[in-house]
Amino acid sequence: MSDQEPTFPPAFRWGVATAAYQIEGAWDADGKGPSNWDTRAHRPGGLAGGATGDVACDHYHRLAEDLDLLAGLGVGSYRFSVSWPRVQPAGSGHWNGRGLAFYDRLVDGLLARGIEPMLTVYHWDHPQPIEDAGGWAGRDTPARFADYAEGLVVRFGDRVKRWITINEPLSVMHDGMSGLPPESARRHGLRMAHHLMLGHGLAVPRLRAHTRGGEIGICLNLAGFSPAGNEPRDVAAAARAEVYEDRLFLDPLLRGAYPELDGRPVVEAGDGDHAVIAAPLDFLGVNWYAPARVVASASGAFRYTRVPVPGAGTNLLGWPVAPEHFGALLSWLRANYPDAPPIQITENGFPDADEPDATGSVRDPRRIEYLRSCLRQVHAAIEAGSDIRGYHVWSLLDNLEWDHGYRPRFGLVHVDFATLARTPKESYRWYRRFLAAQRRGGTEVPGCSA
Ligand code: IFM
Repeated sequence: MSDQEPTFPPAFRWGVATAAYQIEGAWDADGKGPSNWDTRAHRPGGLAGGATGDVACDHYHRLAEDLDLLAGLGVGSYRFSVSWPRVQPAGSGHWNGRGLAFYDRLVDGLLARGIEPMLTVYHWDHPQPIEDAGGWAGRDTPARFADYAEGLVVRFGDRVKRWITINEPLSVMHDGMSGLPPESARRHGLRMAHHLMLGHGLAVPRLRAHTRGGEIGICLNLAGFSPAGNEPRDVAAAARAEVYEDRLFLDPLLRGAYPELDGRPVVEAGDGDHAVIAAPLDFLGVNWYAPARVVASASGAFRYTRVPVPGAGTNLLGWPVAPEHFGALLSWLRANYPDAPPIQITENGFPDADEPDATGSVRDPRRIEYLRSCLRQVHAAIEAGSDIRGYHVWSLLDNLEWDHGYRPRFGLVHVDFATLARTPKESYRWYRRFLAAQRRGGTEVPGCSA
């Protein structure tokens, strides 16, 4: 392994990312209403290990400490999300001033430290009344979402210049499909996908109207699919997987139509929907963790199954550790979407079971090695012609990994969930030195020891 780190363009933005439900806690404080995830976590057998987001990292009450961790890291950008039920508990109408005031403190605290806020309007937690009306399968949700986005931009648009409408519509759609038989999974999942796209498209002009010089984008979790071999059925399965995952949102956003299979678009859109969805974007957010290799299968909504990637180990969540495939995904994007807006890498990270050693240090060399390898791929893609303008590590803090609970730790900062004490990991010190080197023009030798 070379210790020489690549030098990125001087204007490249470096950051870290989080999401409200995963870190904030304070689930019913100061007028916040319940969310779909509160309900899900509170029901018997909800999240792994009985986890809830009731306290999480208690970021809501420890904002100053977390802002100082960001400043100490030396990032120029912080991607966070707003909890919709905290600011608009019923999902329409009344705005909760105390909830909005929290995000004022967050945004002002970032700006005071010279860190640019990047605001995600929706990272999966919506008010329970929205869920009761069908969630993203509900017909009114896109319009409710666009109203909510406008409320945020009216409040924060004077200070927040970078806006992300929706994080990972694919994850939202899969979540809605889980446990359903294939036929109904296809029907419900694809309806949710379309409503997510409509919500996004309706929100874009509303955001634009209130941010002068603002940048508006969306985050997609992309994998990069390949067949396990040359068998025609597996090759066809990989093409199907690409359509139902990577292209399902890229195509309507960037090509103005849903992808087709067997001569038919995979989603039936109403008159005028495509024009709404394809509203011009200023950036495309890409979240990348692992590639996908698939075989044909009789089960599953879309008749393919993921199989191991040869030569790659797996991480705590069972995902292939294959950072070299990141470059393949970026070059696929370059080749297939030449008119795409500039890319921001909005998430990239590594789950592990990090714990402090006897001296209290948290050593996470595998995370450092993974991030370094991914960054080399991003750099090579830029050299090859990709227009990539920023990179955000997922995540600042260990946090609630949704259905998986608190066991998978993604943070650069360890959180002791009993005491809520924060301990910067070795990866935090590595990233800080990496960023300092980038500011000096790159030629530092950060290595793995802090
Ligand atoms: O924790 C999630 C995040 O909320 C969305 N992107 C993937 C991350 C890791 O699974």
